[in-house]
Amino acid sequence: MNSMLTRSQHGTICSQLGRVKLQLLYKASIHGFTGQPSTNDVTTAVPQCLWAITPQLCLFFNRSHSIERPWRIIHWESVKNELKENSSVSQARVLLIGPVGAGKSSFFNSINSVFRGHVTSQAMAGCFTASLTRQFRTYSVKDGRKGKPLPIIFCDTMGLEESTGAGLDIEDISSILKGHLPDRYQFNPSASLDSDSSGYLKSPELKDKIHCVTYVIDACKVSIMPPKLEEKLNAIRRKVNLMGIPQLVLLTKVDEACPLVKEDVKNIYKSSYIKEMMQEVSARLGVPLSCVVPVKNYSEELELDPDCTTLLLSAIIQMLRFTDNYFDDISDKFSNIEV
Ligand SMILES: Nc1nc2c(ncn2[C@@H]2O[C@H](COP(=O)(O)OP(=O)(O)OP(=O)(O)O)[C@@H](O)[C@H]2O)c(=O)[nH]1
Ligand SMILES: [Mg+2]
Repeated sequence: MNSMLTRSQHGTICSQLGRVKLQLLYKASIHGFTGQPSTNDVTTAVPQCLWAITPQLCLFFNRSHSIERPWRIIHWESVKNELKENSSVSQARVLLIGPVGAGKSSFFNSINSVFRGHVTSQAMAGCFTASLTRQFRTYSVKDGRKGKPLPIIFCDTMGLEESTGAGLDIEDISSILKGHLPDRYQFNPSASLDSDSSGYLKSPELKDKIHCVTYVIDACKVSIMPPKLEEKLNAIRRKVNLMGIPQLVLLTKVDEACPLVKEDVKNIYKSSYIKEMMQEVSARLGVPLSCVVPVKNYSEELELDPDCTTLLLSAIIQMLRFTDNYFDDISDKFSNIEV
């Protein structure tokens, strides 16, 4: 099916939408949309518009316009210094969880690239129908090849899938949170690791446990997240809440989702579309908007870009701040017990 708009179709859409940038998000009919849009109709309340090209082919576009003043402040020049100077955390163990292909492994690669000074690909990343990451991996990051390790360890996991018995197992997530899973554990979607298996860490210490959970979500897929996947994410979030571990959402692929951001990453907090997606993911996952951080991973570049780097680093700063709060919380708990 051809999803290219003719010049006149494009003109008709834009005549109703006003001066906005259109970007094809997905072919609605291919993602299960069977109805005939009554409209080709576009309301100003929604960030997307549905357009019927033919009765068989409906397209969803996003409509991004630029907000005059950025709605969140970001210090494009000084983020790296803040990271190096202000980290009081000795070692934050951050778990990356999210649907298949959302960009978990790419996020670690991107952060590693920033500190190596060139684009790296230590963790295997790419596109596949099932999760490409099959092992539980813990990665540390050094400031330069021979530099000091940063106070953060990333735990990369297999992608979540909507169907039961496929993708990362919820019981395995519990074991990871509590620090029982060894590095390089081979995930098995049909059976979780039990306490008698070899490699199971029986008495994990605080350093082995997860201190911050990061949900990695593709910005292009927020509005088409399958309900079963959303349920899985919510079940995980409830578990994490009960354990008092801080959580944040990393919204990836913002370049693919919004042409304004693709043009210039600095437009991130000026894009109405990205703002709407951040609000939507915050509502769907039940985390406050202040815990949603957009990033553009290094995915096709050979060289680093200072603005992408700044966004990536500001995500790390949030993770370290959250971990700091978590450690404060734990030490308060212990001091209360001693009293
Ligand atoms: N344009 C763009 N592409 C991205 C971004 N992040 C990741 N990708 C691409 O998305 C694809 C999937 O990325 P991965 O990092 O393998 O995703 P994952 O979440 O680790 O996937 P699994 O391990 O299979 O669950 C790769 O082709 C990446 O290059 C991003 O921010 N922007
Ligand atoms: Mg991966």
